Amino acid sequence: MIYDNILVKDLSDEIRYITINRPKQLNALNKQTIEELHDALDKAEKDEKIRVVIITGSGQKAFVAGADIKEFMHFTPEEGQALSETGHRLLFDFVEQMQTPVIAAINGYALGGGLELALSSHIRLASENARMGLPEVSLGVIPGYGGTQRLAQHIGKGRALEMIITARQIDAQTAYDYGLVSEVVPQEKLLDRAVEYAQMILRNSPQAIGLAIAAVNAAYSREGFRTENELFGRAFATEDFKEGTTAFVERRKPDFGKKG
Ligand code: DAK
Repeated sequence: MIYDNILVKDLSDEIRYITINRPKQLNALNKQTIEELHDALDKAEKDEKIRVVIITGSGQKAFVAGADIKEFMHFTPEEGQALSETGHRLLFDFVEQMQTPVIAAINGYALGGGLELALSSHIRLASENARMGLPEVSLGVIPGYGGTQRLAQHIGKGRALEMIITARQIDAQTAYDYGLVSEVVPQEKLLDRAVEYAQMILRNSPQAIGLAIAAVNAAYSREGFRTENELFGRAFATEDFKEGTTAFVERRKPDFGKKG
């Protein structure tokens, strides 16, 4: 399988390793990368032999530094809405609902859509240099790929709200203390540790694993995701969104307007 923005390699007959490969953009997720990830994940899910997928980012700096700001800053609210629908369907909800477990090996920055991808995954491991956050409100928008829902599911409402409204990044140790990642390991050991987790999974029943994932997911209502989507659309249409994303590209502090 040859893609432009991701690398796919089998580490064994059962373990597929997917690397998001846009290092110059810190592996930011543009539309094409989301589509390629979907294709690769869908093939892994349908492949009888593949039992675990490990996802990571290329280079030593970033897992995924978010959705590609330079791409989505120019979308109209209608295009944003369309991207939202396809993003969930192709990647974030898709990963969460896969019967083949997905391990996110967080090897650096996991911000915005990058953290949201890790939150959709079934297991998260982090390297010592990893940094995580949902910086969307600093761009004048809100997390739109499930972050308002899944971060609270993982670490509780209080800490999730604190991270979302301060837009701060937390380091790997804090992420561990919050219960956001299962382990923190030196960067050079991250893949080996992910493979060890994969091997633990391989000892168990694939059918039972699929059913267990579906049962755990069933506990969470979809209503919050619908609300996130609607409010994301509202934020997307504001002047603050234009100002926040333009300021990022111009490498300056944004000058936001008043409360809504
Ligand atoms: N998008 C595009 N380019 C990015 C990027 C991103 N998210 N993050 C980094 N880059 C690019 C930088 O622009 C820079 O490119 P050049 O200027 O060299 O061309 C290159 O990667 C290296 O970045 P820096 O020079 O900034 O590197 P530093 O070490 O100084 O800083 C950093 C690293 C990760 C702290 C910084 O790059 C940073 O703050 N990045 C942005 C983080 C962020 O705000 N991420 C986006 C969060 S918002 C949607 C739903 C959800 C979303 C969108 C749509 N729909 C429902 C439609 C999600 C939105 C987000 O994820």
